[in-house]
Amino acid sequence: MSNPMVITAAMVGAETTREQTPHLPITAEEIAEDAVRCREAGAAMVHLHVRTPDGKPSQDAELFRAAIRAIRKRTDILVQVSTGGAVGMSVDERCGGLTLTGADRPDMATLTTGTVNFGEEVFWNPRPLVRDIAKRIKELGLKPELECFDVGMIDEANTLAKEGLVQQPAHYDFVLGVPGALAAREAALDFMISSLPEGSTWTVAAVGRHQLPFVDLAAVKGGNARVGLEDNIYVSKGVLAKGNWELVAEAAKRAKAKGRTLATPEEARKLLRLA
Ligand code: KMH
Ligand code: ZN
Repeated sequence: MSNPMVITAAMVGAETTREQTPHLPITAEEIAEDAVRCREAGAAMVHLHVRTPDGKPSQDAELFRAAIRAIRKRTDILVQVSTGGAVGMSVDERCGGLTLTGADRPDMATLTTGTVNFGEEVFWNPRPLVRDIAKRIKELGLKPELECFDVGMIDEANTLAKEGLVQQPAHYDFVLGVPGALAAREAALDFMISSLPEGSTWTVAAVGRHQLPFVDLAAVKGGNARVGLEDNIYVSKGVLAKGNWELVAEAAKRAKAKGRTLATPEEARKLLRLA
């Protein structure tokens, strides 16, 4: 049976700066332009954070609205909003993208199911906060992408399902290689895949130099891949990607070389069981 790969472009993030790469999109128009090129290169979805005009991380609803409108004016790529934001944000701040309804409603939203060290900082997700965000995602009629930075987060997602806050089969994103958290190792990926409930789907987002090699692993193991400037700014050693689209193009090339086709946004919607 054919199993097209869903490529997600994590385009902006909260940590990457213009000092690190001049190719980071910041304004709605820059994000939309890169999103169009990501779609052409083979991505079916964008994972979206937004920034203030001076480049600071934000989860402001109006900035999300502007970016989503600019993207949808030009492409059919699916939009997954971040509810992680940047470390230190309040829950209401993090959930700015979940206040958008009607034509501006996102297609999906992330949900991290546990606390994790995040470089020198802590990405704080205590259980009541996770449940608060899960409820907001559910109330908006969206499916979460369950961001798992460690294996215990899969178990917590199962608990959320038992509590009726997450519908199974669910979609998971294994974020590997964040300093202080689970490293990007094939054995770790295999264990995470083997820990999933029957019928689940998964994406792997490996950080830094691991990003593109993990696209190969995702391709052969039947999963999906996330690439983009949020997690990695280089297309090869020491060479900056000229935009998210260049990382998507490289991921698409690798997926095809392993015999995978690429999901269109419409196919991704079905594969990930989105409303
Ligand atoms: N920026 C990280 C602290 C998400 O988007 O849901 C959290 C993050 C996860 O990026
Ligand atoms: Zn993110």
